[in-house]
Amino acid sequence: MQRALLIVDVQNDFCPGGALAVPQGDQVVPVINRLLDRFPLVLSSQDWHPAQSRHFERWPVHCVQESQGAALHPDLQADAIQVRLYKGTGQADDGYSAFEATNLDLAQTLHQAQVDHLYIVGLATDYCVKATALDAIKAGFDTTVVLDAVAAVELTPGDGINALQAMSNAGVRLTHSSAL
Ligand code: VGL
Ligand code: ZN
Repeated sequence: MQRALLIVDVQNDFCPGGALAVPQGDQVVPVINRLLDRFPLVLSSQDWHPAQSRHFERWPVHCVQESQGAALHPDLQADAIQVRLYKGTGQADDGYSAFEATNLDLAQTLHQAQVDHLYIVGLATDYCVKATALDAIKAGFDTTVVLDAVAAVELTPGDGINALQAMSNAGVRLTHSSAL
């Protein structure tokens, strides 16, 4: 059985200067780049919203399809990514979890590649990383979040740590990149 690395939403709009910036969101990029060659399969997700979306009733406009804000961070070594997932693509669709990707079925893709252990990195700890990790557990994968390769929006202080606690309670393993 195999392990895979899933890079969640490391997009310009979630990094400093972006429309929905995660504080220090760009600091996950070098950590993720160092992990890439340890995994036989690397996947990424991108928040990929239409210009008009109910999602924007609760969030500033961000990650609009084809925009520069929706592009992966330029320093991320994107040539190592074998599978790209797009989510939040419908007008009534939050798409927090990469398992809600609309261009392909993530669980099926992982099963076909004999993946049993999913390592999750990226943005943001308290939204898309959390939703993805909880869905990964529900889908039966061993699931690990790499603590120094995630960052939280923290609309409310404590959201990041609370999200990690909720993931841990659900059976998600939390580790540091130095242990991989
Ligand atoms: C996200 C808020 C809105 C995320 C996406 O990627 O965590 N957060 N859309
Ligand atoms: Zn979004």
